[in-house]
Amino acid sequence: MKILVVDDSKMIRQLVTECLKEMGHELAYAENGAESLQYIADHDVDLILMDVEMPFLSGFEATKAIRELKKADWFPIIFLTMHDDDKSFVNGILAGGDAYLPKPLNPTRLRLTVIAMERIYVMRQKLQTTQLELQAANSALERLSLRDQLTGLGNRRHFDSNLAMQFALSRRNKSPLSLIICDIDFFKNYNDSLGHPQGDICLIEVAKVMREQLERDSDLVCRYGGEEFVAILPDTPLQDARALAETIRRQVFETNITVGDAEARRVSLSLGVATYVGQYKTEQEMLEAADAALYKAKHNGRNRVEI
Ligand code: GH3
Ligand code: MG
Ligand code: MG
Ligand code: MG
Ligand code: MG
Repeated sequence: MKILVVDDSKMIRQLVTECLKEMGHELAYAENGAESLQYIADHDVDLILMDVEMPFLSGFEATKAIRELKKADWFPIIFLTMHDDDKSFVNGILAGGDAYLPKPLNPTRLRLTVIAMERIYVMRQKLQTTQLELQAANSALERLSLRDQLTGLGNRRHFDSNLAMQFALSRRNKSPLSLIICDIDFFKNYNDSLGHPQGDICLIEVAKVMREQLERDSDLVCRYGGEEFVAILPDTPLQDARALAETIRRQVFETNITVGDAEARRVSLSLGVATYVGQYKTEQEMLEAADAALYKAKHNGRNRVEI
């Protein structure tokens, strides 16, 4: 441990050094409370041995200031003092100290108290590390739970919560919010004739095209389910969203998605677009409008965009 010894008496500093020298700690020194504050502002310490009566700033005052300064960071502070009465003891603990050793110093008690404090300190460090690891694991899980494994796009959950938020924002800011829903045409045939793994590759390719075409940071592309994708386009009017949907349609249709020896297959999409400009009561209504447009695209012959 890095131990800071705070005492105005050189003799005490030497005595403490002598007592602790075989325990393998690294020692640093300050000659009064003010100096100790200065030191811990610039350095990390693991434990402080603190005299009480010192010029400039007493040990109690310094301890209060240190606890205030290092609110998020605890380390033990042990008082070494001539004042061996109950009232001083109480004041020391109230000031933020953790143990209280009378002077003249008993070397064995000093060493044992340092060992006991070190135990608590190490345990606390371990708990803190575990807590940080848990937090990191939690946010990794949170991110995973919003992602579709196959395509790397956001999943249905991500879509639902983002749509609710964007709908509310759009209503509040009176800015147009567009939604594109797309569904791969005759995907069942594609799967049946080329196999599921090839079908999966097709899904990945379509996801890639959508992500490439919708590149604003505010756009969100998600896999809605099986072979259906959705895109949320904030601040995008209907004509722009429709043009983007058309680009996606063309791009996918012009890409011959194939793998290995499998026969190249044209894949087409049907897309529905809806734009909220205040007319829908809920985001659900908006979603239904986009879905109805998609149905229209299917009905009108597929490989097309409808609004
Ligand atoms: P339509 O043009 O009317 O949309 O016809 P379709 O065949 O695409 O529609 P349907 O809903 O009947 O079939 C969708 C197919 O998508 C069924 C299923 O085999 C396939 N599918 C769904 N999820 C996955 C997946 O994760 N991987 C693969 N390879 N196929 C999937
Ligand atoms: Mg003193
Ligand atoms: Mg479908
Ligand atoms: Mg279908
Ligand atoms: Mg389909």
